[in-house]
Amino acid sequence: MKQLQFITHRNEMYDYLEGAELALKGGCKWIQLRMKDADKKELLENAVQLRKMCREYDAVLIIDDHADIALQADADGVHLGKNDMDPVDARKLLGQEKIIGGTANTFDDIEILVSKGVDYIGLGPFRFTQTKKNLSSLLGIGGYEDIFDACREKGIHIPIVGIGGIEYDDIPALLSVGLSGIAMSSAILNQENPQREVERIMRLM
Ligand code: 3NM
Repeated sequence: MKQLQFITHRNEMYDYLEGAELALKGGCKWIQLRMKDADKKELLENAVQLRKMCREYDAVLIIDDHADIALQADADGVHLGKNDMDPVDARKLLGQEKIIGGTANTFDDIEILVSKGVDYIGLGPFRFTQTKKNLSSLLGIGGYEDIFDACREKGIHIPIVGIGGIEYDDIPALLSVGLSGIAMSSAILNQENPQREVERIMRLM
């Protein structure tokens, strides 16, 4: 089965943890706590609370950007953007048991991240999204196809998850390119019933 990763966000309806709880209730088994505007204290408090919720639902918890918070909250791992801690340093801090993911926008990024020992890669953006500022060039399906061709040519077989503006209807085409999973935020949270949307996506996966 392919994986759905829910990336936390907030809107006028739901706060970060409310959205995460709906995703868990809908059957999502992987939550990334992303709180770009929060300070460390707020992030740690939310991480500790979400840690408990994820354990109840037998789901993985990944902390965006902050390896130190992942360690303090005993999360399952960290997702590192390009301007965050180097994955090699994160591995020293977190050890072999924790999951380390990295953001890639190009094949070159993937090669670098693989050399630095990440466990999985978030590759995007698929299309425009307001959820992330300073987006890189949009990949579209063609971009993913080209990058997967390059990976195969170089014998790179790391799990790669698509991200950025992905909606329900995009999922089959994206998975057929070779992605191990899909990371989604606004297309779930902005639904009238986010839990039901996650259930629908899980059936597709
Ligand atoms: N990273 P949504 S796009 C967190 O391209 C993030 O690296 C991206 O949220 C990248 O599903 C993105 O609402 C936002 O677009 C994902």
